[in-house]
Amino acid sequence: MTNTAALRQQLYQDMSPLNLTPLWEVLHALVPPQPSSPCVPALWKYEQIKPFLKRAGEAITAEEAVRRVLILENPALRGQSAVTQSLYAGLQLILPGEVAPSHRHTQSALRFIVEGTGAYTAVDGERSTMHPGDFIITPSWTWHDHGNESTEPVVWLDGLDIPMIRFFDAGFAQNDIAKSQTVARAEGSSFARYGHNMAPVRGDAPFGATSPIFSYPYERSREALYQLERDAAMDPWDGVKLRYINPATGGSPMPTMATFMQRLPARFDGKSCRQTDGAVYSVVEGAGTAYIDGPAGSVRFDFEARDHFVVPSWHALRLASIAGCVLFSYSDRPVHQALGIHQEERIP
Ligand code: 1HN
Repeated sequence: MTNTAALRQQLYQDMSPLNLTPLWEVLHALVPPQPSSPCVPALWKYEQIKPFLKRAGEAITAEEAVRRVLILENPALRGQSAVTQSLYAGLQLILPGEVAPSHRHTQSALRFIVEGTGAYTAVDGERSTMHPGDFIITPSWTWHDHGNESTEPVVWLDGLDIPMIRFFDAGFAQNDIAKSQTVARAEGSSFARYGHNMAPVRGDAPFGATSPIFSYPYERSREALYQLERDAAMDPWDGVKLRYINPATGGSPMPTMATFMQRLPARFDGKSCRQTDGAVYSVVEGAGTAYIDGPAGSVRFDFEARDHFVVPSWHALRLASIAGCVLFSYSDRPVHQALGIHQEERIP
């Protein structure tokens, strides 16, 4: 070792007991020239996952599990219950006759229905019946329970901001006394109040920064996408892509998560785009291909209905579809936007 190197090593070693460390050894990694996410792109084929959901249904009841969920873990973040650095994703199963007991937490949740019809989620005394493709919200700190009074298993994607809330050490949770909430309001009343470009004259932010609409039915989103496919110009990057909104603000439905629904028409061959927000995709209808480019190289995911995939921050995504498809996605974009750090690069 040279004299200088030895001098430095001795300095590091001697000050370490005082919890001191030299910035100059880590500066490059702390402020990289561009985002360098530890996350990797990943694909979960529903066909491969379904047998494990089924086995989970035999291994534990919804009540004992509280929530019977298989977590979609980013392969580069195993053990952290995270699909990206800031987001959680899982597939939840509820069997006929089961109840997932009422609780509340400060983490916000979204449900995106993947398979089966007729289970419900109850939020703040109002139930929403689930149909494939519906996007349902659980606002922060609202009581919620799920049940299945139908005759078929129901599976949905849970999207939560768990890693973000953990990062801020700001999480609280409580179990309810009752297993299921008493129904206090008719199903659909939140949608009747806020889902028609109208709002109550008084008291129109019952859940603070979160949308007052509990369920955004697929029937409505699908109709909008298919009409725009017929009648409007196609975006060369996104096809037809709409974002869900909090009707009271025009912003994202939840303060921490943005949600999107997009239609790629048949023979769509999209251009490539990268964004600072990492996103999780759920394939609703049809099939297609995602080409994802990042620092670790390129991957190609061939997806079909009910598959899920994750596109980490600043990875370029290109979408293509021969027969056409519909994709739901969610990301942490509202937080990037609130902090003024959101970036998007559309590659020509
Ligand atoms: C939760 O409350 C649900 O309510 C799903 O269905 C997944 C993951 C971690 C913590 C709470 C639900 C969850 C969760």
